[in-house]
Amino acid sequence: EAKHPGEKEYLQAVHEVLESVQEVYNQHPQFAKAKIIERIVEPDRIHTFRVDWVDDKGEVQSNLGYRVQFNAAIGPYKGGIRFHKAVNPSMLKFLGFEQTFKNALTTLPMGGAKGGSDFDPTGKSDAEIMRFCQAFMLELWKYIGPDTDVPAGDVGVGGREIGYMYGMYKKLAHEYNTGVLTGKGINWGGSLIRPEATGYGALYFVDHMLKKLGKDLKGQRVVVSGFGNVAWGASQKATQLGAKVIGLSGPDGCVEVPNGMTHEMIDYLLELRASNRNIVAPFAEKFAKESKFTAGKKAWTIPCDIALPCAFQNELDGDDAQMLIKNGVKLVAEVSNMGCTPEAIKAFQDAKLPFAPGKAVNAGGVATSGLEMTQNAAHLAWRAEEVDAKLHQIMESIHNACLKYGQEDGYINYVKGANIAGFMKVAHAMLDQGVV
Ligand code: AKG
Repeated sequence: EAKHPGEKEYLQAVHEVLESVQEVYNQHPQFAKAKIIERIVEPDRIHTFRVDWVDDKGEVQSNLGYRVQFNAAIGPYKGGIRFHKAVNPSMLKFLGFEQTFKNALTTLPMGGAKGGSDFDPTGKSDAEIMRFCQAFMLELWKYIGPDTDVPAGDVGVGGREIGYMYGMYKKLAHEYNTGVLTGKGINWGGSLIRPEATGYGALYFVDHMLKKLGKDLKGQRVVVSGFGNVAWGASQKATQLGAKVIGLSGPDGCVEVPNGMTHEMIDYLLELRASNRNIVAPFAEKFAKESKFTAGKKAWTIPCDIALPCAFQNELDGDDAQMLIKNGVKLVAEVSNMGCTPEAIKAFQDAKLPFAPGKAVNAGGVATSGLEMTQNAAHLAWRAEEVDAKLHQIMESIHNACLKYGQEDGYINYVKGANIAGFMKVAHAMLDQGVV
């Protein structure tokens, strides 16, 4: 902690993993000998750069850009790019650290990385977004490559931004047409199911959690936070599997949909997100008869069976957890990265509620990025059913990995299970490759 003053999110993520792996670490003296802990918690390197661009008024803007290359022990660096005004090294280090273990859980050979900028997309025009993405890539391209580091989208970076960045990369790299980014458009190297994969994978995981309890999704009341790509995919699959999505939220408040979202409503989420206004109130204006907006309230105030944080880190705190428990929640799964604070996780675990962490639940997104890399390398495209079937298998094996390491007297501690499973794979890869 003395080494990283003020890096709150990063220290939070590291603490959680170290607590989970303490026991197995002590059982493997070779880890201590090779100083695995000291090495695994630090990124391999961080690239920092300035991103200068000109806005629609002709004024010069300057942002900071980063690529945190965290760990490449099991494969090329892989992880998203986040554009959000609060982006800083602590946030990207926590995300890169989490990504390292998440990618290990996917069963695919991918190392961990994360990048981004403090650029705020809210209220920006399409032309501004394009100029910023191009300026960002003008620096980033030096550090990435299809077999070294493969970025993708994250908060504030979707298909449009990936397109603008990929276009610029190709110009800079002498039209080198490789899959250097994932989340590409379907007509230019993207994979079917990648847009849906984070949300779909999360629901496949939740389905396995429920099966363990002898239950399924039919009739369950689900609440999501956010209204981006992840909340969209999760809502779609939850509805397909028979659940009702009865609430969602944005920075401005929450929307209740007592009869559950229809497919029309779910698809409207993408339109709302693309408007770049970052508010959810227009949802309730558009679907005035079927929904109700409450300003300033979080989604977690809505009584539900299943709570799915789908927006941002630490978006569900200890008080929110108590409220959910009081209202009878039966299962909580983080679809956002580190969506719950440590106090919230403790409250769920103390109540013996099934709770699963983002690095397991949302790994379907990056796993499908891995499948996009495979298709690009082979110069072919798989059918949607093939990709979906592989996603299914991967989520099942992540669930099995959590079971293997997370059993605690009848309670499945998914946090511990996911952390140990991811850690063991990366730690052994580091041991095998020596001190480099
Ligand atoms: C995440 O899993 O949080 C990502 O950023 C995934 C990005 C990717 O598909 O590489």
